[in-house]
Amino acid sequence: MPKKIILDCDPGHDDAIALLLAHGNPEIELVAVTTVVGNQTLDKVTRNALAVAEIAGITGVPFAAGMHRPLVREVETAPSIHGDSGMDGPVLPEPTMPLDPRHAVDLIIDTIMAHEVGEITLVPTGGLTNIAMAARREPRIVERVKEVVLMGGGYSVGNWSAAAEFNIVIDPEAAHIVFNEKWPLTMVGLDVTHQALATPDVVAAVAAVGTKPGQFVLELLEFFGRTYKVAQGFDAPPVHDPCAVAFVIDPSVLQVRRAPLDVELTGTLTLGMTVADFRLPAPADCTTQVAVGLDQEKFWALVIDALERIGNP
Ligand code: PIR
Ligand code: CA
Repeated sequence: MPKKIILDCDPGHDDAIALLLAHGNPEIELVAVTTVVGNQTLDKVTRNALAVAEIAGITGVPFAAGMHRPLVREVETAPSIHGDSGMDGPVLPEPTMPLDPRHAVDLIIDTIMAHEVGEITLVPTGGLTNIAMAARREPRIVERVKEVVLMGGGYSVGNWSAAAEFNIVIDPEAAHIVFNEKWPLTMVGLDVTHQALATPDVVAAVAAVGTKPGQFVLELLEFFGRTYKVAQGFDAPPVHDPCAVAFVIDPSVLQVRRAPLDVELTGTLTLGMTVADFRLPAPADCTTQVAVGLDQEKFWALVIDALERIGNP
């Protein structure tokens, strides 16, 4: 039985690859895709999500647009990494699939409530505004979801400040809500995604796929690699978001540790920092865990396998 997921994303080069991995892997059934302001404005990331659907031939899955700004803070986007469109590099097709008319927060709630308890896994790969809103609007979703597997945060390093990761710091209040709900939550942070590097070998394997979606990913990685080099000094770009999807497909891709997690809301230097409490023993009521290691070979094999399965839709 494939695992049913809702992908809540802000495409975004790596979000696009996460979407392709979820679509192309037979262990996953995409039941909804929702978008949230983050890497770019809501209209841009939503358009990008639909463009990916077009390229990959994703049909019959509702796509809905969500929150256009964080709960408290001003909008902060990442054009230095993702460009003006939010997904610069490849030429994007004009989407033909219509958006679901519902607000993403409603689609998330409707989808979880319409499924059995423990059926739906939430996979957020952007800021947590939609997820926080959904938990507040319909608190019953918290006990209904199987788990939350999110890309965000980091216990050892930041990327948007010395202490904070982008997805958390753009809406720290939303992240605080999501991290403090009593659902099983796995934080897939920079600690592991900075090991998911699109090295020249990886890029060559993507190029060898030889399909339209493969060519699309190749062009994404070319742009992402350039901006990551200029803006953050990386020789190869870290492909964050598919790490969360890969963990849902095969938990052995990540090494995890149970630990209480929280989000800093009052620090002057540490706003949006995710704090993992690694003191032992973890409290009995702790529902959170954090990724501490990545099996890079398994991870990239899953990504390439998904691209090969998508073929030329
Ligand atoms: C990546 C992102 C934002 C900023 C930078 N510098 C790099 C996006 C990615 O889409 C990913 O979800 C997360 N936010 C990594 O911080
Ligand atoms: Ca993202």
